Amino acid sequence: MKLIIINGPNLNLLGKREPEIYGSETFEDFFETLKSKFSEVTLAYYQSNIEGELINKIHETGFSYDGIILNAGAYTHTSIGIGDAIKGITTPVVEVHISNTFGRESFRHQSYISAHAKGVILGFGMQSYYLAIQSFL
Ligand code: CA2
Repeated sequence: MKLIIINGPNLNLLGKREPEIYGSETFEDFFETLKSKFSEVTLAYYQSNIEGELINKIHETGFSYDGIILNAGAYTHTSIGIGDAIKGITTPVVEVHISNTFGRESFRHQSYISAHAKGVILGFGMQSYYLAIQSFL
């Protein structure tokens, strides 16, 4: 089973700012934990702050991987391009969010990804990624 976690803008700041919302662990540290917990899974990780680079990575992995776990960050709420990219690939995508976006500002209630995703997991902190991996197993 080959899965990739794709993180969007500002998620490189995890563990460094706003710990009350996003926790105090860096994604790189958490990723090591995930790899050891799911040693049977080939797990890749990619992060970019640039919309087109995220779309390129979705195209690059979207016909050969068994699953994409996507936290598109703020692009979730704005990017028709990322939504279209998910629509155009064959690999199933699980949308994840660390925070419960429905408990936050109304502009975070809109997602251009959910309609094209296999499922959505949100609000469980970093464990949202853990649950997304489990959903593929
Ligand atoms: O809850 C999530 O996972 C989000 O995708 C995170 C995005 C936000 O725009 C979405 O509405 C919900 C923001 C990621 C920013 O992450 C930071 C982490 C630490 C410090 C500052 C930003």
